[in-house]
Amino acid sequence: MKALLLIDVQNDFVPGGALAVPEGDQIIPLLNQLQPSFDLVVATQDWHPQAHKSFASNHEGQQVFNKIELHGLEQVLWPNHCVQGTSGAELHPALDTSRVEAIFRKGTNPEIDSYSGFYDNGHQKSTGLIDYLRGKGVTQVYVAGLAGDYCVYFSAKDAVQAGFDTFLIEDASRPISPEGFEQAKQDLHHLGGHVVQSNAVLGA
Ligand code: VGL
Ligand code: ZN
Repeated sequence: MKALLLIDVQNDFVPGGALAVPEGDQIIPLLNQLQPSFDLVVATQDWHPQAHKSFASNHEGQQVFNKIELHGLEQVLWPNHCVQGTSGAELHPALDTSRVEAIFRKGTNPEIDSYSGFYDNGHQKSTGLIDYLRGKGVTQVYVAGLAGDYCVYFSAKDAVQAGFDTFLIEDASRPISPEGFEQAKQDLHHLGGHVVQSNAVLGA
């Protein structure tokens, strides 16, 4: 069984949003086109409380994009984004959710960030996504969405580590930093994951 994970296709991650990923909206038609090729489609949603410690605004004297140490982990300080219940946290209205069987929320603990759809950044707490996928008989996991160098990459790494045959769909993702994405793709490749283009799925 083949699953597609749609990572954080939320209003705050597209141009005009609080943490806009360049061209983030441009992948949405492709994400919609890809979905019928999969046995299972699941989405993730970044879902932070206002007091989340990944927000620069919750650290006096800190600026957005500074890096700090938070409970022993490096933490990039982000603009406030994907605050629970706000329109910025909603899935983008152009994303077809008719095939999305489940939405896994992450980043709810104010003390730790959670880039991956599977675990928080300290790998302390699971979201239950691994067991959910295994329970559905999934062996192949395709990952796409936003941002390619953060939540897509971390989700793909965790999928590899969980033993799934893992594919990051490059042209159905967009990064915050192109350099960061290059590193991420190399790293994923070294770990045993695959980086593919959407035509590998669509058979074009
Ligand atoms: C993300 C930074 C902070 C992402 C989420 O979805 O890639 N990046 N929160
Ligand atoms: Zn976030």
